[in-house]
Amino acid sequence: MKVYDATAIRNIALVGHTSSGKTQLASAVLSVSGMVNRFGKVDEGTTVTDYDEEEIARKHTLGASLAFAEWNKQKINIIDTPGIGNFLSEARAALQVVDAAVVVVDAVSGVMVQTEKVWEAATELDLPRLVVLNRLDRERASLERALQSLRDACSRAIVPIQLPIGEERSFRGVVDLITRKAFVFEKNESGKFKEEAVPADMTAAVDAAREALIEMVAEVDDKLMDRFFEAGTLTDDELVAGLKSGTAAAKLFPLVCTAALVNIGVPQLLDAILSILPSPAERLYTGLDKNKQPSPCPADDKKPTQAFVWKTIADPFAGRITMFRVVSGTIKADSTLLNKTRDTQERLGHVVLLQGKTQTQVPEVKAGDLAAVAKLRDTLTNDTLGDRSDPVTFAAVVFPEPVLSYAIEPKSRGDEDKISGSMHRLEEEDPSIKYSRDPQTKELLLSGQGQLHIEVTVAKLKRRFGVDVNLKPPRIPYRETIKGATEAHGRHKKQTGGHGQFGDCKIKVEPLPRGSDFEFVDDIFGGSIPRQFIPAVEKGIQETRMRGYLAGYPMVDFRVTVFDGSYHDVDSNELSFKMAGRLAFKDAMTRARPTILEPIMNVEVYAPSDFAGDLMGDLNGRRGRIAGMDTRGATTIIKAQVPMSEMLTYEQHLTSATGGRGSYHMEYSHYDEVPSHLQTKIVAAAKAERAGVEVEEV
Ligand SMILES: Nc1nc2c(ncn2[C@@H]2O[C@H](COP(=O)(O)OP(=O)(O)O)[C@@H](O)[C@H]2O)c(=O)[nH]1
Ligand SMILES: [Mg+2]
Repeated sequence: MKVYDATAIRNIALVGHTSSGKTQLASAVLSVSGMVNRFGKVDEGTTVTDYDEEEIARKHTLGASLAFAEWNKQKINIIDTPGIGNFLSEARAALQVVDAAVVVVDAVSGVMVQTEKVWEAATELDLPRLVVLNRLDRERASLERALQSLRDACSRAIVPIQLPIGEERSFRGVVDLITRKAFVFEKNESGKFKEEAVPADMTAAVDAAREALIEMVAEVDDKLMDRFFEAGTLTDDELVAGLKSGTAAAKLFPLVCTAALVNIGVPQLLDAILSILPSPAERLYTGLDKNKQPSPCPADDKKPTQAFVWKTIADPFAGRITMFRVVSGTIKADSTLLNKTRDTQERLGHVVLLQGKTQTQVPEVKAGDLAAVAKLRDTLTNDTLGDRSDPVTFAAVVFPEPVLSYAIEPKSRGDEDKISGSMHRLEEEDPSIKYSRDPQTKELLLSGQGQLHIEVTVAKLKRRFGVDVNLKPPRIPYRETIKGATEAHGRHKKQTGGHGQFGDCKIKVEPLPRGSDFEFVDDIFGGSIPRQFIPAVEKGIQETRMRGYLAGYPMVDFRVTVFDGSYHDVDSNELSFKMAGRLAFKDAMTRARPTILEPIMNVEVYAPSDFAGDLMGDLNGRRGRIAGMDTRGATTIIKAQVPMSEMLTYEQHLTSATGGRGSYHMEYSHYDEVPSHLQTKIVAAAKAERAGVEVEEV
């Protein structure tokens, strides 16, 4: 296997809404470039990048995966990513290690929820972008409509560099606006094409689109603008150079046309990737210096080695597979590297390139390339591997906090121990899940980004680790708080032979703004409670508040001030003051007007406009507050805030209400008080659940 220099590499991530054809496009790329013999299909479960059994079964990408194509003696590394909201952190991680995003958009539906999300993520990283308008062979596909939605939602600077030849089922090729060449494809999915004259009925459209392209390129470069005004146009060389620099600066976003399933337009896409998108040698990767300030890291293979781990795969047989970008230097097989994040040495075995799940050994990988190693001991996602001589590290991929928890229980009793080991491995692979034990009910909890995310995790647990679990209904992470301020008193006194126990404290409780969690203030003057016992008072209160008052949910957003108390020279000890703290706290709750809080989600729904009325009515019925509405072409976007507990069944509802044409995105917004009639239900449910579960008393 060849080793590539940074100048001969392009790193791209295929990102976009689910079902825009990213995986099919990756498959077409690998077929056209001769990397595979057979043109794999998503619908047949034969693509390189959707190799996981779960992905094949669901026909959806669930994790980022890596492949590469050689084209014109250059290596194009491709990360295929999921476009489903629950799994979007995989796309975010991928964007962090590539030099450009290839944003794939369905020519029928145009921009969708996740198109905007990945666009925003790319903007945050200042990434160059190429837009691929795919599925142009489908009924109702339209460059014009899709482009309009892209310009409205993403950027005015998205500009076609090709026009499609033929529409819908007769889409058969593209006209390159720079060279004015027409490429017409065979109808057999071979990806073979002939160069032809631009169809006579397209010349006017081609001229106009080319003019628009030239103007757009001139607009983002002052020098070219001057040239444009002097000469009235740009030369082909100026146009290409301007397109390249404008794209690199993320001021301009070229758009190309494809139909991945029937293999049209893919060679031209690869040409565009090579001629327009920057190589790692041209785009400075950014690290963090020892003060965590941005520090540029040129892709120089002679410099000390630095690599960033962006993904880990938990393979029960091969062990951990660690995927990284070599930012500088060279990583050699069978060498030793420092894990700078954990300060441990790692011995590397084989270094491999990945073609989906297929590994190819290489003697070394150089700066700018993406590769993997197996069986590292301590290294996890977000770690920096490299040389101590340079203190650089890399910004961590930020994984979202879980928004939803399910209780799980093993189907067979003996599996209890196995669950925790396996879940640990899965957490390493997917930091957006969390495995824990409910302190109140002792149940095992699996938390993630949504129902699908949890289901997929449970499926992985079964398939990879042979652990079968039942999923219980999701649990809403309610919280409790207080609405009133009050003072309270707690006195713990016991006199049973020998040593007695004595603790006594007075506290004040008062509400704090949402999101402030808990504060404890020591306001004891004059030693009414000896210094050494104050932490015990706090501990008693802390433990009690975590157990909740109304329904067993942690209490937040309030302050407790201990301001007075008394003690006994002989009988006072820590335990007594802890008990006093608990008693005072419980006393306070009887007057502090405790209440229950629920998580509220920001929800964005996309659907064809005909459904807007019904969908808004439904959201109202879910106690939602509509925050705004937007139309983009034939699509309506509804923004609303809805309690999480009302959204648990939303996925199914939206699919059936819109015949699968709607989609939505939701993320945590804030906590708000639960209406009182619903509080009664929550309290009753908590009681029922806890009946029979022993509550541990100190
Ligand atoms: N007609 C048509 N279907 C396509 C095209 N590209 C992908 N598809 C189909 O669209 C569906 C989703 O494709 P997939 O690659 O899994 O989308 P992804 O979620 O973006 O990875 C699959 O059924 C594909 O066969 C295309 O260019 N034309
Ligand atoms: Mg996919």
